[in-house]
Amino acid sequence: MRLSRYLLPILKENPREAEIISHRLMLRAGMIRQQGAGSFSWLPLGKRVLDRVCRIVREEQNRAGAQEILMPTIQSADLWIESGRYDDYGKEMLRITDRHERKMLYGPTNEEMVTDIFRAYVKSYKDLPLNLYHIQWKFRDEVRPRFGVMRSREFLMKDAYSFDLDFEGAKAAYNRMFVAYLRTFTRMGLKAIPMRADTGPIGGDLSHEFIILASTGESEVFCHKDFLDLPVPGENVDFGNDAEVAGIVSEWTAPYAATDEMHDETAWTEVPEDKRLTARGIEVGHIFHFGTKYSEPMKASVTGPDGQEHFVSMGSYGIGPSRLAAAIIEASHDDNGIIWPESVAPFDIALINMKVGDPECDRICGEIYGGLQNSGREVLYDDTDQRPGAKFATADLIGLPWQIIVGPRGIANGEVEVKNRATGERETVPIPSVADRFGAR
Ligand code: P5A
Repeated sequence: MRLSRYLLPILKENPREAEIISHRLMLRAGMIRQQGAGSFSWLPLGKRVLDRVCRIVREEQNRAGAQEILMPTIQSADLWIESGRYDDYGKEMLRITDRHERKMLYGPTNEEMVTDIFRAYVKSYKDLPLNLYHIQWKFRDEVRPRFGVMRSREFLMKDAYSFDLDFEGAKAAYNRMFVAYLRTFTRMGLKAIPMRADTGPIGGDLSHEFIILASTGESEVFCHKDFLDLPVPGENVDFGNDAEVAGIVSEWTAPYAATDEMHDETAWTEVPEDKRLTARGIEVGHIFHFGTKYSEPMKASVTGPDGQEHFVSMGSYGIGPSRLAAAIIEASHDDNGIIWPESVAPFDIALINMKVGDPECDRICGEIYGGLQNSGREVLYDDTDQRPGAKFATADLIGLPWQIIVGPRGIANGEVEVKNRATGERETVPIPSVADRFGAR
């Protein structure tokens, strides 16, 4: 993509409304635009990050055996009346009336709708286990939307829902999502710690929040330092092997970890003092097991091996991709701007032409740009007429992992400069070797 053709509305000044670093950097890097209280448009650079985050989420959901669907954002109140949650949900739910005076709502979550899909089609235990997920916008009329996309009113959620014959099956489904989450966040360069959590309006008696540690986090958290070194399961984890998956969950739930709502002072004092970590954290995922809370009132049952009808045991599993885009920035930035982990970077490389209009600079940049694209690399080519200083500042601010700097002096020596955004390390690379230096994606 040529920067001269790209909508990248960089802000030089720090926007006053932004209280935390990720919000400030997302606005300054032209990733998002506020449209109203807790409501944001995703501009081209931001949309690319969101897509890359969703891609990792999707890959790990699929790997763990979940199947992708897509449900509507607007739901009928009837299903919520059936489950008993319509009145309980309170003011966070945006309630709408259509032209026929029918009660509708903008979905804050989809337990009811997915249970309705399930009961329409699945009748036998032989079709279980089943896990359906979608990635869809949600609306919650938060009392205090703040910190940009970190706590917004309209936000993207990946929500998965598992259906099993009994508690044991449901626990295995919960464990699969638990392990998929460990992998998902690690792939985004994050260290997420699962913590026992309150279940709130979703309900149930078993729940973990996945928290990344960051000084700007909204919750206070308490955990054992051993979490920082626990091994994260590799891609060869066998999701078909319940015992293997349960083993990983045991390991990841053994040390103490709790959010402030669930914190237990007595258990905490049993953690050796030098192993105690009190910090602030950002909740990037939340998983729940709630058994028959929805299946019973909504009559979602299957015939079991005993020939009897059983209300299915369910769980739901949320990740906030829009919040994650901000959380990744909280975890990875410096004074000059964002430092994207390669896995979620909007482009791989910033190609900086220091002297646009100079025939040699233009020619070499054109060749490098074409070569990298041919090898599958995503390149943002700065072909604007800005001064070099401004170009460097932009490249650092938007935080692409690599910068290739092309100027007349380097060309005279047959080389270009390559800078690693994270480490600041620079190397010179002979012009014909640039495409090989980066290899195929
Ligand atoms: C689990 C999936 C649920 O809603 N029902 C379906 C369950 N869980 S949750 O914890 O309430 O939300 C899941 C994840 O969504 C993100 N999230 C938000 N992101 C941005 N702004 C918000 N206001 C917001 N609220 C929730 C979080 O990542 C959360 O873990």
